[in-house]
Amino acid sequence: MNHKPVTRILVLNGPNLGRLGSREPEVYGSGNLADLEALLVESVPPGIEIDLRQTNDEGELIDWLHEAVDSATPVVLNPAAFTHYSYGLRDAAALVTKAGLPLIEVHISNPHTREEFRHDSVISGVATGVIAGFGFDSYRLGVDQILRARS
Ligand code: CA2
Repeated sequence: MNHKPVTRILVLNGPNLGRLGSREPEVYGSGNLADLEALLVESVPPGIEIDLRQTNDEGELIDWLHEAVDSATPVVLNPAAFTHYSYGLRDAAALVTKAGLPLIEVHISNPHTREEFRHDSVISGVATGVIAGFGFDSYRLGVDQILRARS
């Protein structure tokens, strides 16, 4: 187990999530990533930093998970479409949880109510937990859980 006090939470977002707020509001809502960041920042106690990032690059997302391990930083991860097929991302996510750090997989929509290919996650089996279907509140619930469980 990792006993470093939590001062920062990495909130990592995969491909196309930089487009939030511009298309498909019926699926993903009308807020963008800046709105998400503001929601999370106002939901955490003073002294907790929300480090929210987005990339379309699988390698960059993997590098950020390595950074989480090296800096002992808990992670909220929306892997977006990588959820469904990226074994590289799964292996990197497993490094986080095997290091004793929480990694909460989150989804804005509920993938189980959508197309068949979205029903499987290669990440869930190595995540600490999974939260899906609550819009931006999925992230807030993930952050809350990390803070509740901290030592
Ligand atoms: O519901 C989620 O959070 C997802 O991770 C979102 C991914 C999707 O591939 C997963 O199955 C479920 C897609 C993110 C695409 O984001 C967009 C945002 C605005 C407009 C179009 C796409």
